[in-house]
Amino acid sequence: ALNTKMKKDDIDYSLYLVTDSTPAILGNKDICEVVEAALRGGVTCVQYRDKTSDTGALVQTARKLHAITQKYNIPLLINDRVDVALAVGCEGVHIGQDDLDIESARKLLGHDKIIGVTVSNASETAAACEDGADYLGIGTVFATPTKENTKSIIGVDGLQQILLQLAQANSTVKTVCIGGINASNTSRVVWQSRVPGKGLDGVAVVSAIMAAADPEASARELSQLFKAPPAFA
Ligand code: TZP
Ligand code: MG
Repeated sequence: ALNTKMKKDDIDYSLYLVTDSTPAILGNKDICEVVEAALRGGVTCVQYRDKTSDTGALVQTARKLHAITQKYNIPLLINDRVDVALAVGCEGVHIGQDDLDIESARKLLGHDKIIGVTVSNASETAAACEDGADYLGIGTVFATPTKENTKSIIGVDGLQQILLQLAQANSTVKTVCIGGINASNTSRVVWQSRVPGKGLDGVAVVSAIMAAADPEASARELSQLFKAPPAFA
């Protein structure tokens, strides 16, 4: 069940970790150990994304991750799978344009759970807001080996256009950007995407933390960069 201390509106999206279990990114490390290190370093939200495990393994790993995220009072979201989120009793889901539609997910999960949606253009953004998404994962900002078949690389300009659209609509939806974000480009992304009236709530990363030699240090660095991005000329 939703941790009563974890109210949906208070969730901090500033450093959003998306997991990856493939050897190319995780290597032979333990996913739970990497996630816990990342939480120590300041990750504020975790999405369990696993495109290869079967349902039984997904539920088992999600339960382990939830036990960890609960210690830190941080939400755990499940990529694609509303059924897994319900089985585990974690805080919500992240769904893409090809997954279960938002309205059906909302019926299954109820209003206390978090539903995040991937958007890459104006029409997807308008639809996700209309359908009641809690936050948007805006991307793909930069091409990334982590997700190779992305239809749309939108760049910082595309990210800024979506933030502008949300500002003009006076939207209160939360926003994170995703795709190729790392310690070298976070401050540029934050500064160059800036629009009056709609701030980016966070950055979402996979490899910058999951593939890092020291995930805790990487999380700490990214967290600081997002919260106080050095001026970018
Ligand atoms: N959605 C859009 S890009 C992406 C996802 C899940 C992968 C981002 O991975 P990385 O390693 O942070 O570039
Ligand atoms: Mg999906």
